[in-house]
Amino acid sequence: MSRLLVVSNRLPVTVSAAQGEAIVTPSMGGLSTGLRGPFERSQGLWIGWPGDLSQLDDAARASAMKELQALRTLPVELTADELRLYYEEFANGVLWPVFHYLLDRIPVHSGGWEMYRKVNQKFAAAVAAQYRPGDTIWVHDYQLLLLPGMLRELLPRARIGFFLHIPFPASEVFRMLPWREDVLRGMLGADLIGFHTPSYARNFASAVVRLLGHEPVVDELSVSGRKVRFRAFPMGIDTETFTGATQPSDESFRPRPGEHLLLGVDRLDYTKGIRRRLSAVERVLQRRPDLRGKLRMLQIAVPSRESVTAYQDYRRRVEEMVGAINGRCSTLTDAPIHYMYRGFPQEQLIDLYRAASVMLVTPTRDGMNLVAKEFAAARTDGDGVLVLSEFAGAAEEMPEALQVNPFDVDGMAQAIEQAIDMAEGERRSRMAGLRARVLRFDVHRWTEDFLAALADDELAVQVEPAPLLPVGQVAEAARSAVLAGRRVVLLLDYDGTLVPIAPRPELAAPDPELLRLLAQLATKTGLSTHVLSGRPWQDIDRWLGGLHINLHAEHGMYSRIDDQWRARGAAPEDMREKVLATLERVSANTPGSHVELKAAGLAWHYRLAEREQGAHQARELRLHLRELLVGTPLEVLIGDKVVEVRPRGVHKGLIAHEVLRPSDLVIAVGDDRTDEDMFAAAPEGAFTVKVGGGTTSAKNRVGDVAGTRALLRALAEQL
Ligand code: ADQ
Repeated sequence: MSRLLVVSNRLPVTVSAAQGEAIVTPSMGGLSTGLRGPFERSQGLWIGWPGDLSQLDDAARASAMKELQALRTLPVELTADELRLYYEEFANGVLWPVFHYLLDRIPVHSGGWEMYRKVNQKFAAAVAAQYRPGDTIWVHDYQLLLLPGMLRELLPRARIGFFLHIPFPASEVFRMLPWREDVLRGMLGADLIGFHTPSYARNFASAVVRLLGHEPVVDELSVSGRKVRFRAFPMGIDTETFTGATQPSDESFRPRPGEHLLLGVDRLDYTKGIRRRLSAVERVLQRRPDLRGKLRMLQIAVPSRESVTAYQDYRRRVEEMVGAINGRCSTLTDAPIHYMYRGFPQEQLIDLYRAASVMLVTPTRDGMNLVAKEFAAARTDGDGVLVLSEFAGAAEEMPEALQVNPFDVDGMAQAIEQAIDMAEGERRSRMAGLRARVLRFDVHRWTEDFLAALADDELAVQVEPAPLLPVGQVAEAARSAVLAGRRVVLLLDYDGTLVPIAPRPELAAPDPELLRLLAQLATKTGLSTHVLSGRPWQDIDRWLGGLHINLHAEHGMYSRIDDQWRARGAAPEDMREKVLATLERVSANTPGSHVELKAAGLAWHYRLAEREQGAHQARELRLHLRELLVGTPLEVLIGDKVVEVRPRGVHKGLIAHEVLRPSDLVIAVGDDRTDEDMFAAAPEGAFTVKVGGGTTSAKNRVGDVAGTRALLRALAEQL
């Protein structure tokens, strides 16, 4: 089994000091419980911040380090400054509100980005120092969004997983983040990216297309020739803990017959919707005076991020509200809201879940919300009602809950009444549905699913990028071949290979340097140069017609041999019209796209269209055209930001076959998917060269157009 390196902002331990001795206690979070199995079995290592150790004296510090090591954790220590800027200002001050759609909480100025990057780098160095080939790295959450990308640079072959525990917002919101591209690139360093729900995965896909232009195919992306998968892995809980027996505790909080206990359990966080929830409870009391004295709300709020101002403010406002409502609604013997600002031991929490008549989980946004699942698991009696926000990730898996819009306070009040009045039969049947799913998809299943997907064999054969072309050696080989009386054939694509890709096709005219180089090559004996382009023959003729080289246009539909352009066939006129009508309709609906009429084929270009819309229309168009063209002599060809229709069976490979002789030394250079046909047709011993990154069957690559030019220059000098 591959050794597991878990990386999270916080280590799952608490370090405290007593009489100069450090005490390190493992904490009980869901994540550490879920990971315990694979972590132990693989003798894993957990890397993260251990908490503030600055208060420890030397001896205590040394003993803490020893204990941390014994627990197989590796501390990444952070200075007060690092913590303030990386964690408080950036992760919690900027990323947290943006990812939870709370745009008014984004500060006008945040100086945290640089430090966020630096601390991610610090984590990267710590992980890389521990990494051994064969290890599996699993990075967690929004504090470390850049880490997968940084690790990919340091460890190109490592298997890296990333899981986001908070929502991934709609791309409309995500793109407000000034560092949006860096964040996406950071995440894309992973082989597998996990989210709590399919909607977050969709939002992510949409942001990636829109901002980086990578088009996903179902749940997969190709990033510089690397496969990156993204999927929903809804997190579960450690059900055993929550279904187990507890020691009988103080009974006084249990509702007596005719009484109702409403329960809220949250970290005190402004995304949890505590204020609106309290308002809804007050509204119930106003509408139903009969419930006064019989309805109690117990709100438990665990202290959280207390050094962040927004959290201090939120706490004050919640507490003022509790006071105000109690002031208005208390009777001589009872106050309706019982509020506690502290953490509870898990046993007591379970007791509370079991005692509650109605559990209120009403965040305005929440990645998943495990409290909802814990409540269902704890209800071994099969009773109790869950009121759940439709904006919690858990809502997608818990349709039997009474789902509410937390912004609709009246609606929430009605749902609370409905829950209180619900007949026992309905309560039990809803709870049975909730429990069945929660118990089945627990945290162990979640860990297994994620790690199994990450270990998938397909990923193991990550495509190695083709090595750089040794230009000097190729030119030497060409020279020797010519001297030995062999012919050297140079097969060159045009756009993206000889000239850079231009925003519109007509802007990609050849520059004087290229014309000079090609003219020079045309004079070399023993060298036969062919340009193979997908463009209309008129373009190629206008731009390169003056050179004494072989030209092929429209992927080979037209070839100029002996100064005469010849066609290999044409599309039937009626089909051409049908296709043209379709392309023009799509073009009219997609600003920035346009139709190109070629002599034999037709193309729809969408490089300038809004990326997501372009990609979407291209997918639809492809499906539509495939149907339209069944049984016709035409086929659909997908290029780089272009969908093309052309006569079937004519491609660059066909041309290569036609012009090549077995004794030739072949050098084929191209950048696009259509050039793969050319590479496939090249004989054994040929130099096949891909321009730029991306998956290819070519044996070598050059970085860009300048790389192709360097090759042409070397050939011109050597031959
Ligand atoms: P959180 O925002 O912390 O987690 P949640 O999923 O509800 O939200 O987890 C809270 C945990 O804290 C639960 O296990 C709960 O039992 C515990 N807890 C809450 N109140 C407590 C109290 N008073 N005393 C003791 N324990 C208490 C983030 C995301 C979530 C996502 C999780 C997991 O914001 O959306 O579900 O990570 O990915």
